[in-house]
Amino acid sequence: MKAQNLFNFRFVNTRLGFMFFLVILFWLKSVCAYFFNFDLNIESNFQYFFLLINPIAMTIFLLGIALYIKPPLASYITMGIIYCLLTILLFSNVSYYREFSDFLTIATILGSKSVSAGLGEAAVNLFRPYDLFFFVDLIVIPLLFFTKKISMDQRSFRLRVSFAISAIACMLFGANLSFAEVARPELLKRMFSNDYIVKYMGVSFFTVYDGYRFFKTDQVRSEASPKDLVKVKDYVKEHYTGYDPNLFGIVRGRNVITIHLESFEQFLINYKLKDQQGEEHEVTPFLNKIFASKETFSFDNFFHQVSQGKTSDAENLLENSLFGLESGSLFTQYGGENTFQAAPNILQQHSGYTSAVFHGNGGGFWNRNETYKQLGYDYFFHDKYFKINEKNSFQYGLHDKELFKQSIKYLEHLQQPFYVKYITVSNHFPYGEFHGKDDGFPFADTKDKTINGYFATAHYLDTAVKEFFAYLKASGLYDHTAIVIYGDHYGISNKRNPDLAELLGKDPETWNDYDNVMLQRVPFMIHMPNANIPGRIEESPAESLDYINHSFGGEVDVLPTLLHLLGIDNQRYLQLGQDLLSPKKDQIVAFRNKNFVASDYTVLGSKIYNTQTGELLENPTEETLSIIEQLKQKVNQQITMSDLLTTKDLLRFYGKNESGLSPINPEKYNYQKELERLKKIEKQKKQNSTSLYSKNNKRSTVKLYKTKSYQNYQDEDESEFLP
Ligand code: GP9
Ligand code: MN
Repeated sequence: MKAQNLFNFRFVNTRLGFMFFLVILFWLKSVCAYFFNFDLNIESNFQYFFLLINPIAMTIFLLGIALYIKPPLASYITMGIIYCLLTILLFSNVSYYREFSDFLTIATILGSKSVSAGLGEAAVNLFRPYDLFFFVDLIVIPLLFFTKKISMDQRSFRLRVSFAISAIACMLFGANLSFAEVARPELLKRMFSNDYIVKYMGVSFFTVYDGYRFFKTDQVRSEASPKDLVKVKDYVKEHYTGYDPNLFGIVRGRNVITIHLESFEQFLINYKLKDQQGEEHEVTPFLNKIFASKETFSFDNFFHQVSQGKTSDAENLLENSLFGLESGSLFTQYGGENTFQAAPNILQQHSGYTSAVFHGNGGGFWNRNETYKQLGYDYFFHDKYFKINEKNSFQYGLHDKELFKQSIKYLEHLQQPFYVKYITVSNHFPYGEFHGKDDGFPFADTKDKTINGYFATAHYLDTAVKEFFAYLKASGLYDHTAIVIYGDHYGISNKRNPDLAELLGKDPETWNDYDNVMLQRVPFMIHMPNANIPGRIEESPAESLDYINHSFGGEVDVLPTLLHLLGIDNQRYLQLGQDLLSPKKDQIVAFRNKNFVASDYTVLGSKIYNTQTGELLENPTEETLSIIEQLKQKVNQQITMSDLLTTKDLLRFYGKNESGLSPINPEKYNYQKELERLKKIEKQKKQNSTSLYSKNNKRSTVKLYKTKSYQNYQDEDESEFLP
C-alpha cells in the first residue's frame, strides 16, 4: 500500500508537511500537559485561548531550523532530534511539576546535582502509565518510516520558504506575546511566577527565556570579586546608627509574627467612611486600637519602598534590609541563587528560631519557593497546605480569615521561639469581592469601582487580624510574642488618586505629585504585649496618639529596628536600613527611583516640595539647593550600594568570621510534607519540645480559633450572603 493512500493526507510526505505533522503532535502533547498535569489556575476563556495557542509559534520556529539544512536525510534527522528534545523538555517539566509544583529552571538543572538526581528518581517513582503518551510517537514515527508508511521527501527545499516559515513563526510569536502583555502587563519584565509565563507563552519559551536571564545575571555575578565589597562595608559602617540602649532587647527571645497587610495604606488608619445616609463607619477599628496602643511602637511617617516587584519587593526590604531592583522583581531574578543575610537565617543561627511563612497562593508566585530557601525559611505553607475552594479564595489564593484559621494546625507544632510571616491577600486589587457579603461593610461612592471596594476589603482584613489576635490570646501565645504589622505598598494607584481626593477632604483639581507621594505611607507597628516600654508607665492610658513615633523611615529600616528590639546588634550584617528607634536615624526615605521624602524636603524628579506644607519651591535658595544636593547623594549612595550587593551577589564574599553566619545550603529545604516534619521533631525532642502543642500537653488549640467568615458558614446560610 502506498503511503499516500494510507494517510490520505499527502502532506506528511513533504518536508514541510512532515514538520507541521510534528507541530500538531507536539501541540497535542503540550495541551494535554496543560490540562492534565499542570495546575495553571485558568480563570477565563481568554486564558484557555492562550493555552491553546502558546505552543504553536515556538514549535514552528524550532522545528523550522531543520528546514535550512539542504540534504534531506540530515534535515529530517535534525527535525527529529529537535522534536525529541522538545518532548524530553516537556516531559521533564511534567515530572518535576508532580513533585515540586513548579517548572524546571536552568538554575535548577545546572545548579544542583541532587535535584537532577532526585528528578530522575522522581520520574521513575512518579511515572504513570499514561506518561507513555508523551513518548509513543517517538517509536511509532520511525516505524512508519521503516515500513514505508511515510516517506522522506527527497526534493530540495527552497531557502526562501525556510525563511518564510521562520518569519511566520516570529509573527505568530509576536502576536502571542502582545496578547499576553495585554492580558498581563509587564509579564516578562516582572515575571510574576513561572506559572504565568507558561500559561501565556508555553513551556519551551519559558525555558529559553529563563536561560537567557540566567546567563545574563550569571555574567555580572561571575565578574564580581570580593574587592567590590569594600565600598559597601564602608558605607554600612558609616551609616550605622547604633540603638537606644533602653530599648535594646526588650522583646528578646519572644516569638515574632509578621502580618503583611496587602495593599494597605496608612490613610486607612483612623479613617471613617461615610455611607449614603451620612453615617460614619470606622474602617479598621481593630488596627486603630493596636496602632494607638501603649504596647505598640507605631510610625506615621513610614513609607513603602517597593518597585515593580510589589509584594516580593516589600518582603525583600523587610527580610534583608535591601532594595528591590530597578525593574522586575529581585525574588524572581536573583532569589533562587543569591546569598542573603536574611531575618529567618540570622534569628535561627543567632538565637535558635524556627521560621515559617503562611501564604494561601501558589508557592511559585514571585519565585517564593526558591527564594525562601536562600532566606533560610524552614517551612513554607503555601496553597497546597490549605483547603481551598471557589468560595473561600480568589485569584491570589485563600482569603485572609481562612488563612489565619487554617494555619493554626501547623503553627501550633512549630518549635518556639518562632519567626513567622503571614502574607494576606484579600485586600488586593480589584477589591469589591465583599460587597454585601461578610459583614456588609459599605462601599464608597466615587466614580471609581476600585476605590469604592477598597474600604470593605480593608475592613475584612482588619476583622481577620482581630480574630487572629483573639486566638493568640486564647492560646497563650500572645504574651510572649512580638507582632509586626505593616502595609506592603499602595492599594490605590496614582492615576486613581484624584478620585480618592474628595474622600480625604482634598480638591481633585489641585491634586499633585506631592499628594501622591504622601499616600505612599503605609502602617508600621510592632506590638509587644506587656513589654516594658520606657516612658509608658502603668498609669499611662491604654491608647493614645502620643505614643506614635513621627520618625521618617521606610521598609528598609524594619530589620535593624526589629533586631535591636530582639537584642541582636545589626552591626555585623550588611544592612542598608537604620534603626527607626535610634535617635541618630537619618530623617530621609529613599524610593527605588531615587525620589525621596526627607523631614524638610520632598524631591520628586526636578521638583522640590516642602515636606511639612506641601508647597512647591519654585525658586529655592542656594542654601536649600546645597542641602538637596547632599540629600540626593545620600539617596544615590543607598540605592547604588543595594544594586551592588544584589546584582553582583556580593554577600557570598562576606565570610562567617565577619557575619557569624554559616552559609545556607538550599538543598536542605524542600517545603514538602511540612506537618510530618514538624511532628517528627516534636517526637524527637520529647519533653524538650517547645511547640505550643507540646506545651499544651499534646492538646490541639485549633478549636480555640473563632471566625465569622462568610466563607465558613454552612450552606443553608448561603442565601443571606448573596449580593
Ligand atoms: C501574590 C500576592 C500579591 O502571592 O503576594 O502580590 P502583589 O500583586 O501585591 O505583588
Ligand atoms: Mn502586595
